[in-house]
Amino acid sequence: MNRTFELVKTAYELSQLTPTGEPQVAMAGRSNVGKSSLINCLAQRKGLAKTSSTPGKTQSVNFFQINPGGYTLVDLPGYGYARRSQAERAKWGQLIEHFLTKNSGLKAVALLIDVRVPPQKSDLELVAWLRHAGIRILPVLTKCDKVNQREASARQREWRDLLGGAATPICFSSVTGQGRETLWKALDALAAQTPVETERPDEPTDLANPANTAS
Ligand SMILES: Nc1nc2c(ncn2[C@@H]2O[C@H](COP(=O)(O)OP(=O)(O)OP(=O)(O)O)[C@@H](O)[C@H]2O)c(=O)[nH]1
Ligand SMILES: [Mg+2]
Repeated sequence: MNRTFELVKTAYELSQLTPTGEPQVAMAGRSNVGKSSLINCLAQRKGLAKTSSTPGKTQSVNFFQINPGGYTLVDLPGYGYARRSQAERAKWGQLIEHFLTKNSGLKAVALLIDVRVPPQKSDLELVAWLRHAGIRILPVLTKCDKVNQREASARQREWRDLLGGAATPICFSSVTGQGRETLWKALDALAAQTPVETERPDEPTDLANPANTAS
């Protein structure tokens, strides 16, 4: 199916994050993991979302409306970038936390994980936080063109176990298009669902606390 993507909003500040209630799925993950590239791959438009080999390219929350589909994909700034200042990390935390909590249309968060990198503290903190908030997680392994099938399968199993067997990550590559159709199906299904309450750990991570945003 051919779909069109339209950048309908870019938010740099909390005040720009006005809730709409429209169905949304957000792309979250460490800086440089491939969030913007994944959106471009889905859209089959190279320069739609800005990408860079330098971590920290995306600094704003970017909303891409998909048609047909009737929902919005949201490109988030990355976390876990060591060279960011405390003030920048705090700003990231506030922006993301506000986006995730004051957003009745948010159906799920796609958690993007570089297939070559072992699970990081920052990823696990986000997982704990999303679970506490009752937000569905769609795990996606990025850059799967960089590893062989055996390595990809091992990382898939590792994350499936970490997530309590709830979901097996999709192996994805924005270079080869591997996993693109599977990802579209998962996104469509999530966007069409009503939010659910998931397990609630006792100690949620404070995303706005800069100490917790480094990996
Ligand atoms: N080989 C390979 N490289 C990729 C893939 N996806 C992204 N990259 C590269 O990884 C780098 C970062 O990609 P981005 O899409 O900008 O990453 P991001 O997660 O949006 O980064 P921030 O905006 O900084 O958080 C770029 O050099 C991309 O070309 C992939 O599937 N395979
Ligand atoms: Mg980006």
